[in-house]
Amino acid sequence: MKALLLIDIQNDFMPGGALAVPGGDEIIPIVNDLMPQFGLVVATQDWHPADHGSFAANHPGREVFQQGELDGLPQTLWPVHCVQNTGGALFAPGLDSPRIHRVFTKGMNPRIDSYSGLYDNGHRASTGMGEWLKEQGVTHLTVVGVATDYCVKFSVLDALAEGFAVDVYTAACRGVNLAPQDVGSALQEMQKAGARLI
Ligand code: VGL
Ligand code: ZN
Repeated sequence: MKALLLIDIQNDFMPGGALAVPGGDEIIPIVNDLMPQFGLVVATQDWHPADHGSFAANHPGREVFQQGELDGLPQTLWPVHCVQNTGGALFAPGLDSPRIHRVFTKGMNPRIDSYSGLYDNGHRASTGMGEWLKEQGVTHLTVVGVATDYCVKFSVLDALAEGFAVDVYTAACRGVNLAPQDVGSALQEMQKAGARLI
């Protein structure tokens, strides 16, 4: 069975949001058109506590977008974003969210970030998504969302490693591009790992 996987289509990643992804809002009509074509639609939601260690604001003297460290792992220090129960963490307006069958939240542990929808960045804990998808009989994922160079990429790599066939629907993905080639490199890396770019 095929499922559509929506990555982090949340207000803080849309233009005007705390961690805006350029053109992030352009994917919404495309995603809305795709959803009815899938028997199962699953979404991730970045869902951080206010004291999350990925926020530069929680590292005194450090600036946003600098490289830092968190619990022994390299960590990009982000603006405060997608704080639990705030407007920035809500699905973007215009997204046909009633069509989402199941949401997996991630990034709740303040000591580790979780770009992937399947595991945290240290592969220490599972979100349960991979197991749940397999229980539903899902073998094939089409992935859309933001950010191509972070949460989309790591979700795709983890899904491939878990044995799912993965298509990345690139017209419905947008990236941060902290460095100019990040999105291109991320797409290449996903393809090399076995994803199909469509
Ligand atoms: C994301 C950075 C921090 C993403 C989430 O959705 O790609 N990026 N948290
Ligand atoms: Zn985050």
